[in-house]
Amino acid sequence: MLSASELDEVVLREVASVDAVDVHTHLLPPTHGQLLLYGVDELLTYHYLVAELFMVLPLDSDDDAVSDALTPPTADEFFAWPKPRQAALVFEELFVRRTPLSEACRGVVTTLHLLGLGAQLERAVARGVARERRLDELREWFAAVDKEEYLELVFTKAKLKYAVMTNVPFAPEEATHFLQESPPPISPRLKTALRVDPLLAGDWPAVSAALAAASPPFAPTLDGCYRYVCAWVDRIQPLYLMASTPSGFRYEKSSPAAAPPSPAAPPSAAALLEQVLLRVAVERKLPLAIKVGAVRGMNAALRTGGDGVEVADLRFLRNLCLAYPQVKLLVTVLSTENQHELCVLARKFGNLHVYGCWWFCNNPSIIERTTRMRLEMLGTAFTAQHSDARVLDQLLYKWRHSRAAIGPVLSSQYAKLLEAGWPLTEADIKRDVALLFGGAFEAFMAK
Ligand code: RAT
Ligand code: ZN
Repeated sequence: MLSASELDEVVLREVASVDAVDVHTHLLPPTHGQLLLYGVDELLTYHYLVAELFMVLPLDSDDDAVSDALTPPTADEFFAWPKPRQAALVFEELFVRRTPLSEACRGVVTTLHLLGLGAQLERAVARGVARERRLDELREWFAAVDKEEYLELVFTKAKLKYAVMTNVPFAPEEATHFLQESPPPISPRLKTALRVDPLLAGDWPAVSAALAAASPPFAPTLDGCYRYVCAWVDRIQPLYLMASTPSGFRYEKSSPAAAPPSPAAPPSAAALLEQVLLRVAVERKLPLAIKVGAVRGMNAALRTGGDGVEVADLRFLRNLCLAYPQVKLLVTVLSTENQHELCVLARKFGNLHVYGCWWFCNNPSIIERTTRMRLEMLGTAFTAQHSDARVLDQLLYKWRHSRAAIGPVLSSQYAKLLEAGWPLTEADIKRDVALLFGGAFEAFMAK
């Protein structure tokens, strides 16, 4: 049995060392060539940082704040630059001219230090180094790594068992890697997930374009779309289907008495959801991972960095859980305002599993308060975090920072339990931490 004085040490140690499952990332395997992102230029041009760059760039070149060498690019100009030039500007503005205090900036610092590149980083910010040369030493280090070995190194250092990818059939540059006659085997560190946002958004133009572009093409009908998704399920054997909801998303089960649409009309959003996405989920016994609350293209010029957040109406989750009790839903929400209601929903429906602190919620202060609430409301029946890493090296900081935020919250919850008179053991803590960092996800998936 543990004493109050031993508690902190045991909990923090377990949280820091448990081998976690990363249930959602945007990483791709080394066999996808350039699509596996890593290195200092990718770290610095992460869309979280691009958004921060455009917050501080002068609005136009007449602005007094413009540094001598700098005519601020428009977003379009910036994205047309080669990555190293983009990265150099981000570094200059956010790390040299300002203190890198934000979570995304601090993440770059943590990552480079965990890779043993602290001295190179210090030299990069030193006075007197030309802007274009600052990142050279760091770039050289990354240029020398072997991708497969580096993937292994990062997963080992981040203490991850495996990470789930986001595999988008609608993105030709990604799809082509799976469409080869005999695609190379994927590292066991990465698991597939089929990302199908246009189906949840009812985006028939995007869906029908993909059906037409397939070789051989699929019929531009609901049935053709169903076959297309099934073909992708067969091809990549995903762990789950995933989609983010469009802004203002609603769902109510269609009434069977509703008049059938005219055959000439494009399929409705409800038909795509029910007759394709949910049908595949039911027939193939595939969980559906839903991400709620993003507002795509709030400032479209910033591309992914221009996506925003809204407080979502979560009634659709209740409707889905009731209408499809056999479909397992993995759900995360982007707005802090939705976190409490999501916990309540998870308590009501055994087919809903809450995971992670996503994107604008992936900040220590929000992780702390969200995790505290989830522990109080859900015990260990949720997945505390996922990384959403787009750049391999980000696994290092995202998991380090998340573990640091979650450990003390968990420890304080245990302290209250001890005080209430429960005889806690080290084995209990090990078991609980394993659940919060992937075990509860695997148990839910196996239900
Ligand atoms: O967090 C992010 O990187 C976002 O841009 C989104 O990709 C989000 O994670 C998503 O999967 O939609
Ligand atoms: Zn994501």
